[in-house]
Amino acid sequence: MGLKSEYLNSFLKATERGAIGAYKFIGKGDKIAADQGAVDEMRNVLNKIKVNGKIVIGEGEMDEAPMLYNGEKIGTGEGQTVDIAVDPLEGTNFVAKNLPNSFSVLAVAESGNLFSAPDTYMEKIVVGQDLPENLLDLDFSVEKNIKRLAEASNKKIRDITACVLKRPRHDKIISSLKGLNVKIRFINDGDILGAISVLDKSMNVDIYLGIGGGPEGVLAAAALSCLGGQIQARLSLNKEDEARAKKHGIEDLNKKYNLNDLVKGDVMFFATAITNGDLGQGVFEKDGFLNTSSYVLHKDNKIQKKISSKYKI
Ligand code: VTB
Repeated sequence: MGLKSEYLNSFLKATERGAIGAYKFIGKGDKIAADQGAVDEMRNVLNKIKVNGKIVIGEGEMDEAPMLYNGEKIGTGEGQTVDIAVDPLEGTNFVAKNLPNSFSVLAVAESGNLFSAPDTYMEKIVVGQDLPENLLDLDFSVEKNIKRLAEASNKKIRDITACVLKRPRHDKIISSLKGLNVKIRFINDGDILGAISVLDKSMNVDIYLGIGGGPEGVLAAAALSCLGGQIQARLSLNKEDEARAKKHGIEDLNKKYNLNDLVKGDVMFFATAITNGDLGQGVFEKDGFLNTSSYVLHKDNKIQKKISSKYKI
């Protein structure tokens, strides 16, 4: 049936207000306050939407996150029954330190269609549009994946760009990439943007790989599902995480998830920039208004647009 198109405007307001909630904390060195600012504003909007919503990816489990926790009911209870994944502030460090690429993000799908990833690490490999299905695999070596990608995209290996989160846990991947003479684009945080950078030709990224957040993987998958990219993911768990994953009802802890396991059916994706960055201009104040810039996708209606809004202060 698909998501009602009127939800595009209502949910967009949730990330716009989320971004505004974090805006006042830019450069203040307090990432917890910034996150709370985004959560409060986003939740306020979500609860006014005529929808019967459930948070499936939120700020954490009910006992650790009082607001926008996993399982929390959202909306007025009328309208369509939907699942919602949120990250009111992706890139808390970026906001605290006034660095680029923080944003407020949300995805909506019909009930049961978003994978409720536990709050653990997730291993990911992501590529963009127009490539053969199942081209890459987490069980292939980095060398094999890069060679297959170069061949399928008709590029020389030295012209492939790989985006990687800069972490010691990626040392092995990085030395393989260096050995292949691939171009590396390091990011310090912000695994969602890293993953979706493969979708935008102007960002010149051919592949995103490495271990980031599980919830972030599902949010990135929502955008990939709208624009035709591919992801393969697998939870990366320590002993404590294994219990957490089992509590989430996950039986096969080593399962490799493809795009359709993470996101099914129609989906909407919203991201509103907080600080300036690849998604657009961050929140700024002018003539008594707060201005926002957002990236909006709706799969079934083939909508892909940048939307600017103004809110009277
Ligand atoms: C990951 C990544 C996020 O924080 O969760 C990362 O998915 C934290 O990773 O996008 P570490 O535990 O290695 O620091 C982000 O980069 C930002 O929230």
